[in-house]
Amino acid sequence: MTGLIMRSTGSWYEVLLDNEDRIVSCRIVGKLKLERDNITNPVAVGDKVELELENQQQGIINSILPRKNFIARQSPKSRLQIHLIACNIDQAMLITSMREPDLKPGFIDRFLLTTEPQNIPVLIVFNKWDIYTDKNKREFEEIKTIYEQIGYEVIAASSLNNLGIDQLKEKLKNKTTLISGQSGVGKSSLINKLSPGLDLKTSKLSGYSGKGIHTTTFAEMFKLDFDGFIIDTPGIKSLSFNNLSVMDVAHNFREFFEISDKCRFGSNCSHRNEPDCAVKSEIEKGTISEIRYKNYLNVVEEIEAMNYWERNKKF
Ligand SMILES: Nc1nc2c(ncn2[C@@H]2O[C@H](COP(=O)(O)OP(=O)(O)O)[C@@H](O)[C@H]2O)c(=O)[nH]1
Ligand SMILES: [Mg+2]
Ligand SMILES: [Zn+2]
Repeated sequence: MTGLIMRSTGSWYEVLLDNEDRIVSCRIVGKLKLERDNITNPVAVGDKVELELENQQQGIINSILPRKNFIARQSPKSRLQIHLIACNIDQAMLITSMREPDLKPGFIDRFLLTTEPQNIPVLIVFNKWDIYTDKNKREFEEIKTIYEQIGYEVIAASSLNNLGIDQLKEKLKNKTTLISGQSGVGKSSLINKLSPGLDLKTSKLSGYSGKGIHTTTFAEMFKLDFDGFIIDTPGIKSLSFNNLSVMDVAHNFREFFEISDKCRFGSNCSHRNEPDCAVKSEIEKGTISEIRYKNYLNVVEEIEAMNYWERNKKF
């Protein structure tokens, strides 16, 4: 018998049985737990599994079926391990806002580093349009231009006054979509507007700090009111990349990678101090975004500092 992991609470997993519209609670067999030691969780939301029922409500997961893709993050507990957020997704929807909370510089590009290695399409949504100033709206237009030029879709939305909702529904139809973003940007509110039957918990903004209180604490998959699934995830505080090398980063800034065959050092170019770098000359011409490049350098420097620290810690 097979099923789909919808959520996990500690060592129990809720599994939606294939061909049956019901959920059972399952545990995993011990041997599954240890297979890859750099991953903190053996089974993630979105995994398709084989299981055996013990009774009408409970079962045992025997194996995980091959994954189409996965989204992972650096484990909050150990810098050397990664944590699986979700598997087998068709697309990701990154929800952001220009305000409340402010858009963190570099945040979008860091998020794209979690999807790009797996070629997962990303839709970038700017929620809370109803509270944007004229300046916010101009900044939005600039961002939209940058990301649409490199093939990401950017949509303005407001869960408060229904802007963009029909358009987003179309995008989610018949797909499994990972929903991600900082805390308080309105992920749960937007999902509720798209699929009112779900009635997810939302949070009030706390005090004057503009910070949302956590309501979603682990990734959870839901069936939408129409055909399709979404995975609601906890708000992201920050994204680090102990699992990537400098060249991994270079190869996953898609517009850099696309022209790297024109760099003198080709796909070995880190687009920094190398001579005849095509990326740097496109930045001078204005065809590659300077903002993306700055964010790129930032991540690369962070990874190098982390590696330096790891090396020197041993002595
Ligand atoms: N002004 C405005 N506030 C919104 C909008 N969407 C959500 N909010 C508010 O933002 C806060 C956080 O929403 P929530 O859905 O819990 O965010 P999440 O942490 O991303 O899931 C709540 O107070 C919502 O009422 C919107 O489109 N406009
Ligand atoms: Mg939420
Ligand atoms: Zn280069």
